[in-house]
Amino acid sequence: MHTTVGIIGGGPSGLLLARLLGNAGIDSVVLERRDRAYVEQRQRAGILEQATVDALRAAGAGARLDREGLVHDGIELRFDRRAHRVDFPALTGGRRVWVYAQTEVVKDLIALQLADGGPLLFDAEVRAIEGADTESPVIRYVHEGREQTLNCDYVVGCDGFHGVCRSAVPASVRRTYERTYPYSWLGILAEAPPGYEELIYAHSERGFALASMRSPQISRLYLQVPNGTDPADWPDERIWDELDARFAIDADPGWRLKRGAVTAKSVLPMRSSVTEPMRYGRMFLAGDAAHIVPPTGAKGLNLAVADVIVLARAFAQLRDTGSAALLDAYSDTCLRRVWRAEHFSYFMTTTLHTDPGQTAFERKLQLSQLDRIATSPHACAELAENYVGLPLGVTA
Ligand code: RFL
Ligand code: PHB
Repeated sequence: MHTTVGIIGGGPSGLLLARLLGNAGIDSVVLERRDRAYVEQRQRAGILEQATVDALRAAGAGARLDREGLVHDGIELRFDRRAHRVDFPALTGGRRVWVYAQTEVVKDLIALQLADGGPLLFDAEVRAIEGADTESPVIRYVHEGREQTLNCDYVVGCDGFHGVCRSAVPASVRRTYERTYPYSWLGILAEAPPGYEELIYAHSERGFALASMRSPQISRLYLQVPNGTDPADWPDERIWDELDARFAIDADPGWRLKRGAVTAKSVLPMRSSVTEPMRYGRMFLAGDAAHIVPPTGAKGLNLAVADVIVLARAFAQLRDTGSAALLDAYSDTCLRRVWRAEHFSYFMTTTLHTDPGQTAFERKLQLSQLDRIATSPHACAELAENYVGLPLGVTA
């Protein structure tokens, strides 16, 4: 089999890239290691930036998002037992975010691709990429128990943080910058209508908590927990009690979350990581394959989408004009935006979580920073601009 662009990974970045290329008349093949049901049910991101929504619409994947997505005009910060609302449109010239789960984005993109797109193979595990630095790279994969090869003009590694593409870049060429955090998130999905209209990010002495949602009926909630926490140590009642304690504010002492059946519970480690450059010869890295962020800034999925928008434009330029200028600029273009999101995610994480080794001095600095955000429109606008996402044109 031969294709112009061999895409490894059928997560949001691989699926959207295939759509964008297909719409530009460029053929591709997507190879996904897992089965369709697994990919469609993997619980992950919930927040889409304006530019992400625009890209999904342009790719033809906006219909259900426009019907079912929830538009959010702000978030609430809680700290020091008080609440401060961050008003996105007022602070960012009208920008906002959407609550629409990654599971739904992936379902929409898969349905489109299977209906009228190029090949999308599930249960197709890539084992090796050969000749990435030659004119004709080859992808070796196993599909339905048989070893296969896919000959490509280009390869794009959209295979996430645990994929094979990043390590196919020779160690002498690649540099990884990393940070781990001394805490994790315990996340639950609950059949409980969120009693709050906007996401709540809470700094508390007991640790960070986040109240998000998946729909008007389903809440998505997170608690900071120590690394290595076993979810079995957190029976449902303990989770609800702890969430209520961390969200408590003096102005509304009776405030409580609405409780409901907990349908999923898992512990997620937190890490920041960037691998440079995002290209080796004819192989490009996109999304989590190249960089990950802790989820506190809601940036991971949006960064993955920004990468593939830049890459699809570059392939279209090459095909239309023969110029590889955008393709050659791909890594630098993306990394500028990536580092901004890395900084924002690190800032949100370290400002809102309680480090187990934290001194009283550091805690006072966190509270001072949060107070600054609550009292200065400039400080608050800096948070809002980064949260809703910088316009693609500015850094990509
Ligand atoms: P993915 O989604 O990991 O997809 C990679 C795909 O590649 C496949 N694969 C292979 N296929 C073939 N051969 C191989 N050898 C392969 N190895 C791997 C995998 O099976 C998989 O299907 O990467 P992609 O497409 O780059 O997308 C990135 C996003 O998934 C990720 O950044 C976000 O989920 C991060 N994230 C959030 N991002 C946001 O923008 N907003 C949020 O609110 C947000 N919340 C979150 C998050 C991530 C979380 N977790 C679990 C890490 C909340 C959580 C809890
Ligand atoms: C989510 O809804 O899963 C979510 C929302 C905001 C974040 C992280 C996760 O910062």
